[in-house]
Amino acid sequence: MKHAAFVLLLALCPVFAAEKPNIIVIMADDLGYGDLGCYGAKAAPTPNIDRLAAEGLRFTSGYSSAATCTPTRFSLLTGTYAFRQKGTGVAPPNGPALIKPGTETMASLLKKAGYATAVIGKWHLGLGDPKPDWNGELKPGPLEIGFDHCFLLPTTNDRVPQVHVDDHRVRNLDPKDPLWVDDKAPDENHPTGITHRGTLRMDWTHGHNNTIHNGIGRIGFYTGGNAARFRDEDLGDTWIKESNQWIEARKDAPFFLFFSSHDIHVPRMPHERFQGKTTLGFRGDAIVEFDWSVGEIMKTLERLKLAENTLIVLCSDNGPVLDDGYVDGAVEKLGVHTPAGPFSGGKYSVLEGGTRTPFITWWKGRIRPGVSDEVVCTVDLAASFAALAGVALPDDACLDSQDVLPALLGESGAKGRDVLLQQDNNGNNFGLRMGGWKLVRMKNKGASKAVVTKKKRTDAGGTYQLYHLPDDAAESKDVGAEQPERLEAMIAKMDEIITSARTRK
Ligand code: NG6
Ligand code: CA
Repeated sequence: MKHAAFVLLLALCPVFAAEKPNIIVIMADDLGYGDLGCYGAKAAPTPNIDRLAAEGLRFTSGYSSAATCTPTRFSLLTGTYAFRQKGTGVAPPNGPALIKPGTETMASLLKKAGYATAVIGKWHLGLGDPKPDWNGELKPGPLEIGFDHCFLLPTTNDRVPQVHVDDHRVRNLDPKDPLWVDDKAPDENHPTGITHRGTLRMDWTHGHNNTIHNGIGRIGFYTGGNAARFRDEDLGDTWIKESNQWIEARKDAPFFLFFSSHDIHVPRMPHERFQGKTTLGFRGDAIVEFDWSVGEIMKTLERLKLAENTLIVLCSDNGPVLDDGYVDGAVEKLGVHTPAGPFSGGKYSVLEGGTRTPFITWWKGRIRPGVSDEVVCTVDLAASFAALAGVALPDDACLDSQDVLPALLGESGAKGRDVLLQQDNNGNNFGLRMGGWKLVRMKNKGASKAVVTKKKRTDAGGTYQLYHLPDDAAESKDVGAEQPERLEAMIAKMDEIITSARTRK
């Protein structure tokens, strides 16, 4: 009888029973709220992601914690807001490992619960200390903070070098052709996007005019490592192959895979078979390539009969941008497509478009299909996964991660966040959402340009602005003057979050 009662209790509290499903985080790069079919897009077919959404839970208030890549990824893994650690803005090619060994991360927590852990794809959180040793052991890196395996694009593909890091080493590096990376040219004859502009396959609009690889100018300089270099067009295929192999080898134990796609970041250079698939140019074609990747992962899970034992979280690292430094048709071919959906701003911005992004959870047979308006954020995944796997969070870890697991699983009555903080790249500008209200703080005037509309609009009207999202999703009418008390209260709350060391109780 006692036993029966216990079993009943377990059945009623699935969240506390440490089910230990496999976990896959699929993170897109620069994918906006309005870029997918299931979020209303018409111009880029995304049947696989639409299916994921139809069979899972599609969030209308899912957020990345920051409006650029490095800080969102930092807080995804550490569960701590990036602005709390200086130097966590967009990382340069020779940047050091930003997450120090010994830091508890999503990966180290799941490893404690017996998970095999891997990150495959874009890293952009630095390698080495004080800088990467490209020809030697590349550590510290993911393996020193909880991952058993990594296969990485070290930074972003618009930054050098175009090589893969396999655990601690550059794959296929020929010691007779060492890899050299710097932020200055090796000599005055080194061909660059400026000196050899006419030879480029894709011209640049700003930056991206240093070393040329595969006919595309990059940020930063490098020489050597020729046997190790990849073709931009092959990134998606390579990462899917690596992921499938890794999943297949671990199908009998719980695993955690962080699949970190480079789509749809610049330089947008999808595989030839996706080029021309949309009317949006390479930006749209890269969305189709990303959708293909998601479909391949789902196929693998289904083939290995893991679909009912795997939680997928699909998200983006920041909102959309059209011209991010290359001439790839994104601006000219936009037509009526709205990358940020109904929101203003995009990548770099603390307006909703910068961080409110596609967010879908899927777990066949466990998550009831539907749409959720609960507020959830990438910073919350660490604490939520720890809860799912039954690992206790040490008090000094994951300082801002909130366990929103019941909301992620769509349990009835489950609540997401009451208070959500958004940061830009370096933590100069912040957003704060509380229910339907949104406070915007612009310390660095002009830093958050609404780059996804053809019309240029700067957000920087003043230091603080207050918006009511239910009737002003586009944050166009500042109601701060009409709501002085609310404005004061939200400024106080924002200050408290920024100046305190943590928000997790
Ligand atoms: C910016 C780059 C931009 C992109 C971004 C990082 C210039 C002018 N702009 O500095 O192209 O690389 O950094 O993007 O160089 S992120 O998604 O990885 O954060
Ligand atoms: Ca990004």
